[in-house]
Amino acid sequence: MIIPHHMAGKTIAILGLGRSGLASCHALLKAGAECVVYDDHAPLEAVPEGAVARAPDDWDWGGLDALITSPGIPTTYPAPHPAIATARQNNVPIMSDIALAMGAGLKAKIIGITGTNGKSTTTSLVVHLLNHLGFDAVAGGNIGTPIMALDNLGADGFIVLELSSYQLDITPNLALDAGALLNITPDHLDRHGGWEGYVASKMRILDGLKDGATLLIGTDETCQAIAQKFPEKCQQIDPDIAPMTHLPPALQGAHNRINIACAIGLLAQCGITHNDWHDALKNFAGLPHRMEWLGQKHGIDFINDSKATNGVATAHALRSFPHIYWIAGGRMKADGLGDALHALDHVCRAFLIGESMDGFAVALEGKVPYERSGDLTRATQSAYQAARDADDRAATILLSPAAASFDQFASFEARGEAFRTAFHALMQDEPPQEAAHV
Ligand code: UMA
Repeated sequence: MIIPHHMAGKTIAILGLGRSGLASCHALLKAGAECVVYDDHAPLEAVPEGAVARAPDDWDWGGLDALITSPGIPTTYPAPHPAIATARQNNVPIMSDIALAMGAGLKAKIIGITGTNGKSTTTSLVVHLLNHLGFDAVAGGNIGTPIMALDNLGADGFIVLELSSYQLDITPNLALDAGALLNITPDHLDRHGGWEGYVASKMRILDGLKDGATLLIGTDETCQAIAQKFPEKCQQIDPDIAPMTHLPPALQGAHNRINIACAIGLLAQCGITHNDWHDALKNFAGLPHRMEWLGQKHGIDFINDSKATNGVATAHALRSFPHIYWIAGGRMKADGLGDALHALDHVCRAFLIGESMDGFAVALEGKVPYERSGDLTRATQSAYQAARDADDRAATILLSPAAASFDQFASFEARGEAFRTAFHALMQDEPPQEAAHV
């Protein structure tokens, strides 16, 4: 845990008791701060012992030293949370848990990664590469573990942060030894008042670089426009530094070449170079539910890409494997299959599930053969049977839904776990393979 000793004796309000709010509260209490906490939805029993649960209307605004807000709580758009508005009226500093950690005088080197897509993979890859080379490194921030819950590593260690636009907006004291902005495509526009606001939030990472540090930046049009505006602070990610062979499934595809190049580039920014990255990369298992290799049966690979809830993410997966038996569907997004419709060249057959089944069937008509499987278990069995019938030894059974999970599952994680269960049921007469396929 990171203990914010600089807050000892101060009175801090915490808005939102999710992962980041709770971790901040525990750390502040340990540091000897007084905490008054509030959540619009969390029950009172979630309040850590020693903290005072009280609605913002009853806070002693004049006596507050800071307000730590959860990243999911709006500060500006579509409208500021009432407690945020009151904090502004009372000149109470508003900050994120990451800003709290930055104030604690961290000794480890800090690497920050933002962008619309690929942040989690790149963040975990940077940690994987550092660990492979024998460095202490931990991942936190938007990737799931709140920064305050991380080990406070010493000067030889690395804290690698995935940074969302929400977090960048409320972390004015970010101090990165190396940073990356992978790409920018429209996302969370309601929270940023539109596209320009979203881009402005992502650009805050530039202000978060320590003196002399450079931002590794992606190759899309928006990133390039930023690089042209701030040439002295930006360096384009060079995809050519990424090895192209012997990559594990989790790092397949052109988009992952950028993620790999970015990770290697970030290490170089920290003075760490290496002659041959093949060994380090081939053992990268990736993150659950993101092009995750589950195993193989009769030479057929099973890939769980349940996290792909829109057409852009699914298009990346569809371009990454040669012969695909594709399981798709769920709660349809506004643009339907979107970009995935332009990435069907490797699809042998589609197996449709969920609410979007009919809509996706219409979109795929005449483009690829498909069948209405209904649910994930049936789709997995049918896809496997189709690949076996075709005696297709280069086949991949790919769950990459291009749709949200909420019609049939509680979350994309639950959907991915259901796919894992269906795969293991198929494996019952044959033990799963342990080692990652390379
Ligand atoms: N809440 C209120 N009032 C509101 C809104 C929310 O009281 O108006 C409360 C909720 O009841 C909840 C609490 O605020 O109890 C916090 O919820 P939260 O989801 O904002 O925060 P955390 O659980 O602390 O999770 C946050 C990040 N969540 C968001 O940014 C929405 C997590 O990123 C992050 O992993 C975690 O901190 C640890 O650092 C998740 C995310 O969805 C993965 N990020 C977005 C994305 O990737 O697209 C940006």
